[in-house]
This record gives sequence, structure tokens and C-alpha cells, in this order.
Amino acid sequence: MKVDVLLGLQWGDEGKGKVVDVLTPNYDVVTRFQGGPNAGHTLEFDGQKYVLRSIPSGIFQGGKINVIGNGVVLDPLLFKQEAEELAKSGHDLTQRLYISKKAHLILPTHRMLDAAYEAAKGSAKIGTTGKGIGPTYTDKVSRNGLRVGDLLHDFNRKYAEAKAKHEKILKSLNYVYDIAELEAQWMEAAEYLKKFNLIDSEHVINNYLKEGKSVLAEGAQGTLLDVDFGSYPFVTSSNTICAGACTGLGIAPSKIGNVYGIFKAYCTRVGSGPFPTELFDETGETIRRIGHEFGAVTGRSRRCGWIDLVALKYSIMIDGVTHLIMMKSDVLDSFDTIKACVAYKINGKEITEFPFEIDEKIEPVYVELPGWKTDMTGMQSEDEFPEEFNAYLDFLETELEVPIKIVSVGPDREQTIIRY
Ligand code: 2SA
Ligand code: MG
Repeated sequence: MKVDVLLGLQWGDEGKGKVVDVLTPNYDVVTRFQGGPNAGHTLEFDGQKYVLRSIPSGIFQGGKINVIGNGVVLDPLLFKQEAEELAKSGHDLTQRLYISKKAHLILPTHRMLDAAYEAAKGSAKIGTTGKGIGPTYTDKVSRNGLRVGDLLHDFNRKYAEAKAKHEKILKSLNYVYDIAELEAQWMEAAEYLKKFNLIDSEHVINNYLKEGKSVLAEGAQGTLLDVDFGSYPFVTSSNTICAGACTGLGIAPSKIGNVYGIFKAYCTRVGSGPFPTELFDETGETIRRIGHEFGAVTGRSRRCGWIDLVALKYSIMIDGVTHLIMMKSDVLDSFDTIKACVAYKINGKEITEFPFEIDEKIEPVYVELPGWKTDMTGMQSEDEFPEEFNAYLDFLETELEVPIKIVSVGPDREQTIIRY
């Protein structure tokens, strides 16, 4: 068996949570392989809305195993809040959720460092989610990190050492903070975490594959936020691309199966950084309003713009996408015309390859297509699609050279149409 991977192809918030939830019935195991509580995966069903941050979106389907892989960074406190919230709504996780001992821990001081680094950057700030993601991955790479497995061995000493290092940095940045209360809660949550199955996930996942179990790897954020290939430095600190599933789970590249790439029929971004097709006009406002484009974790208003095929093609190439999934086309249901960026014009020259420098010099070159002007939210099959919508799909498939297998026409699980 192989691991299928599901990834966001834009700047996150493509709707991965919903799609994983829809796809989960086909899988025995659902895993997260990177990121942490910076993610906000929104799922809606039976009139209820849930936002998952560190827990895989397979948790709502009974009988599935969910694994938080080694590539994830975990904040015990936020994890506890999330798990208790789910338990309250009748989803007990202790038996169905496994956590890699090699996943790195986000300490209270990592959150402080995140804020201190952002403050020090002034107007060049990244606009992080403030969850300590960057500092935790920094400690991992610089070999100063603490891992979930460390909770089981001499943790207090290791914690005190790490904290002392962080305090020195915070002092050098003149960052004033008080973590006494946060720290007490964090320690309690670290104890709580031990109630879960802390495992050597690389062995467990490879054994599942040997046993013939099907595994889905759920990406967080999006390809354009990848630390290597995204719009650096305005990126997150993990590998959000398909290859991240290999390092974040401990599976070989030859074990990757289908790669599902999710994109929105338009484009959004939250936080700072370049966004060539961003709209500053009423159209952008309309997309934000109809699409409810606000951060699932931070509530920040998301920047909105037209779909960018230059960037999408780049993501598809880097990820090796085999199936495309288009989300939120219903947001454009009332539009007269729809634009798609097919090239960038830089200093008068048109390019179609995503360049090193993404800045304000880029002028998007658009193709304009007629809107379908039809409420698609109640549609059940592709036979009902309006002609203009089919033309839009054809156009995208021709440009992107990958079939669009699923179209989502609304937030609910039921509003999902599988094509041919
Ligand atoms: P960080 O916190 O270090 O990972 O931030 C670095 C950049 O990555 C962006 N980022 C995100 N972009 C979109 N969605 C994310 N998750 C939440 C959501 C965000 C929220 O689903 O809505 O609630 O605001 C996410 N996580 C990280 C971030 O904006 C920075 O640009
Ligand atoms: Mg999100």
C-alpha cells in the first residue's frame, strides 16, 4: 500500500479539512506530517462547525486511526484544549489518536520568541499566527528542541535548560513577558498528553502499509507557504509540499501514491508577503464577504484575489499532483465574469514560470471568462453544472494539465461533487 497525500496548492485555507473529512471513509489511517496549531482546518456537518488545529481531520469518522507525525510541532496546551473540546462534543480521542515521540514540543517561551521576533522585524514582519511555530522549528534544526518523547525521560531538567536559553534571547531582544500562568497550564497539559499513545510513528505507519492499510497524509498551510519553495521569507517554517510527507512521517518517496492538490476557485492569503493577483477593490471585498474569508485560528481577515495559474502550475509541479480538487466555486456563483491569471508581466516581459522574486513589479496577465450566474450550492452531480462552469473547468484542466476530480459547492460535507 501507499500513502496518498492531500495538500493545499495556494497560501493555505483551501479547504483541506473538509476534503479530508470527505475522503476519510476510504482510508484506515489519517496523519498530519507538518505544521502545528498554526493550522485551522474547518469542517462542517450535521449543522455543526469544528475547527481542528493539531488533530488530523479524520477524527470525526469512527474507527479510523489518526496519527500526529514526527514532522509536526505540538503545543500540549493548545492540543489539550482542542482534544477536550472534541471530547465535549462526544469525540473521544484517547484510543484513536497516536502521537509521534519525535514530534517537537512548542514551549511557552517559543510563543514569546515568535512575538519578540515579529516585533523586532517592524514593518517587515511575517504576520505569523503567533503560535511559536518558527522558533520551535528553529530549535529543531539547530538541535536544541524538545520532543514529545522527552516528556517521558527527565523532562524537567531538559525543559529548564531550553527555557534558560530562550530567556537569554528574549532578554537580548528586550522583550517583556510573563509566562507564569501559561507555564503552569502548559505543564498540566504536558501531563495530559502522556495519556495518549506516544509512539514510534515511522514504524507504526510503515507497518500499516505492510499490513495493507490505506493511509492519508493531510497537509497543513499551502505549497506557497513552504519554507523552501514558497514566497520566502513570507512562509511558514515547515515543508508543506508533498516531500514533507516523507520526512514528516518517515516514509520513502516510493511509498507516495495519489497526490490530491486542493485549490480555491480564487485565491487568498493571510499575513504579509507578496500576492500578485490580490484585489484591493470591491471585487476583493465581495469575495471576502461571500467566502467568509477570515482566519480560522486568529480571525484575521484574509486578503483575496483572482486565481493565479502561474503559481498553481508551480505548486502542481513541486508536489507532483495527480488529482485536483476545486473548492469554493460557489463563492463566484453571482459573478458576471471571472478572471484567471495566466502569466506575469515583469518589466514588459511575460513569463509563465513562477519566479524567484515575487514583488510589486509583477503585473498579472488575465484571461476573462464568462460567469455562470447560477446558484450551485444545491447541486448533487456534475450533470447539473451550467455550461459556463463546465467551460471554466475545461479551461483550468487544459491550463493545469491535471484532472479536476472533485468540486466543492459549499461548506457542508454533502456539498461535494465527485466528477467522472
Ligand atoms: P506561522 O505562524 O509561523 O506558520 O506563520 C507564517 C506564515 O504562514 C501563514 N500561515 C497560514 N496561512 C493561512 N492559514 C493558516 N492557518 C490558519 C487558518 C491561520 C489563521 O487556517 O486560517 O487562523 O489566521 C496559516 N498558518 C500559517 C501565516 O499567515 C504567515 O504568513
Ligand atoms: Mg485554514
